[in-house]
Amino acid sequence: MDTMSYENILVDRPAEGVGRVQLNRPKALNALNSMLMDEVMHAMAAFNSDASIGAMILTGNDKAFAAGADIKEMDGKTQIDMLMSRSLIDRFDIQKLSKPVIAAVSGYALGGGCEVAMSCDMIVASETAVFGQPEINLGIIPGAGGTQRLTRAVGKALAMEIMLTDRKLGAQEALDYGLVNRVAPLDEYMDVAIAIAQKVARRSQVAIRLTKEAINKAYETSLEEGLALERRNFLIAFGSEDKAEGMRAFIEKRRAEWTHR
Ligand code: DAK
Repeated sequence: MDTMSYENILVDRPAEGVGRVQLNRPKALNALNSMLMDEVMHAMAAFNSDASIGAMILTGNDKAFAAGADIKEMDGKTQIDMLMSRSLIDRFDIQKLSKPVIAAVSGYALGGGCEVAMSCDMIVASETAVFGQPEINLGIIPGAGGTQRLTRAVGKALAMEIMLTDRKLGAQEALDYGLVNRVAPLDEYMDVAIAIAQKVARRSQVAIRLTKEAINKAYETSLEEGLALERRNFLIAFGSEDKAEGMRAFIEKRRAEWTHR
């Protein structure tokens, strides 16, 4: 797949060190079909292995981040089709990318769309953002992390209400409950996301990678194991050229020049 051949996404670099992937099926409110999902992961994997990129943004358009998995595509699928195909979970394994990903969400982030946003490392929302897991209306349940990530983010009581009754969360509520990092007006949310991405991209990629891994581990393991991984990652960072440069730059009162080694 070459970047020129993408049909469902747009890819650009809105600032130095920042790669952006924009879901681009506006007529279908960015419903996530198989081809779109493959293109997203292809583009993000390319940014992830590009040394000039330090952080990524995943976004949609003002009206929809994504209104969920493509119901028209799923309608024709059998249980075995879903079992045998690469699932949304495999396709959107954003958490496994070593570089941080910021979801810039405006409008609908529903079902798989909400799950994709939650699998990113941070979420910046426009004031019009709406988060929800309406799968219950289709006779199914969330299948790409909704029951797990949303519950960890907002707690059991609210997660139950959202997933059992299709309660939607507006942007401000999502901020209050800790699902998103920032809420900004519609004409500013992208700039906020880019500014955060740039702050990440200006750091040592070695330290950023080790930090992301350690934070994600906090959700996967006991405190003891998490602390052991943190200690291991700390020691790895301590052996890096960037550690030597970062400390020297502090002492010499100058900006660090990271080599990402
Ligand atoms: N799929 C396909 N098309 C969609 C869509 C979707 N999820 N959402 C919207 N569209 C399409 C509509 O069909 C319509 O297309 P036309 O009929 O004009 O051709 C167009 O987008 C505009 O939508 P509306 O006319 O409905 O626009 P409104 O503004 O009136 O309403 C809405 C916006 C977001 C409230 C409404 O479109 C809506 O309720 N959409 C469905 C939301 C939803 O139920 N999302 C959850 C889908 S289920 C898996 C893991 C996870 C999943 C699946 C598998 N595995 C592990 C295998 C995830 C499942 C889901 O996400």
